[in-house]
Amino acid sequence: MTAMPLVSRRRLLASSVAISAVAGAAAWSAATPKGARPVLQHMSRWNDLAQAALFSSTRLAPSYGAEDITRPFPFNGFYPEALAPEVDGDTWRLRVEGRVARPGNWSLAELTGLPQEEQITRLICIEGWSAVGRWAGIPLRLFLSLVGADLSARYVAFRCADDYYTSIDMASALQAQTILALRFLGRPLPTQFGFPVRLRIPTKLGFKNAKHLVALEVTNEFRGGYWEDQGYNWFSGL
Ligand SMILES: Nc1nc2c(c(=O)[nH]1)N[C@H]1C(S)=C(S)[C@@H](COP(=O)(O)O)O[C@H]1N2
Ligand SMILES: [Mo]
Repeated sequence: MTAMPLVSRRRLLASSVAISAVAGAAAWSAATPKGARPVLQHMSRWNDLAQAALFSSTRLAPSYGAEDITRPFPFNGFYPEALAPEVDGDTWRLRVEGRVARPGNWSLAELTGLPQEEQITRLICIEGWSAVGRWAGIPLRLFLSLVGADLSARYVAFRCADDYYTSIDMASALQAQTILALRFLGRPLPTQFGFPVRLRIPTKLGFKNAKHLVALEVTNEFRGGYWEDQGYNWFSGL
C-alpha cells in the first residue's frame, strides 16, 4: 500500500462510516414502523454535520474525457420525461433573494453574458445509475459574489419550475465545480435536462442537481429538499 498520510486514512474511514450509516438507515427505514422515522431523520441530520465537517472546499470530483461521455444521457425526475416543464426562455427570470446585497431577477440573456466554465463530470443518481456528461455554466461562487451574497450564511436554497426544490451548504456552493449550468453537450440545456438553468454540482448526488431553476435564496434557515424531506440524506456529497 502506498504511504497515505494518517489524517487522510482517518478521513476516509470516517466518511465511509458516515456513508454506510446513511445506507443502513435507508434500508432500515423501508421496513420500519412510522415511529422510527423521527429517529432516522435525526440520525440523518447528525450525519449532515459529520459530512460537512469532513468536507474540504478544495476537494474535486473526478473529471473525464470527451470519449467517456454517456450517450444517450439518461433522464430522471419525479415524473416521466414527457412531463418535463416547458419553460419560456424569453419571459423566464431567476429570482435571487435572501441574504444578498443585490436581490433581483436575472434574465437568460443576462446570465448568458456572464463568464462560463465547462466540465465533463459524472452525475450519480441514488437509484443506482450514473452517467458522464459535459455541462457549461457560471461558477456559483462567482454568481454569489456578483449578487453580494453573505458568504457566511449557512445555505443556498433553490426552487424549480416543476415545484422541485433543494438546498446546499455554503462550502459546497463555493466549491470550484459547482456551476449554474446553461449548456449541455455544447448546446443550451434541453427541456428534459433542466432548461433554462440547472444546478450542476458534481460533488453531490444527482438529486441535489436541481433543474429548471426559478429562485435562488441565500439563507440561514434549513430549507431541506424534495427528496431530502422524504428521507434521503441532505448533505449527500463529498
Ligand atoms: N427540477 C427537478 N430537478 C431535478 C429532479 C426533478 O425531478 N426535478 N430530479 C433530480 C434527480 S433525482 C436526478 S438523478 C437528476 C437527473 O438529471 P438528468 O435528468 O439530467 O439525468 O436531476 C435532479 N434534479
Ligand atoms: Mo436521482
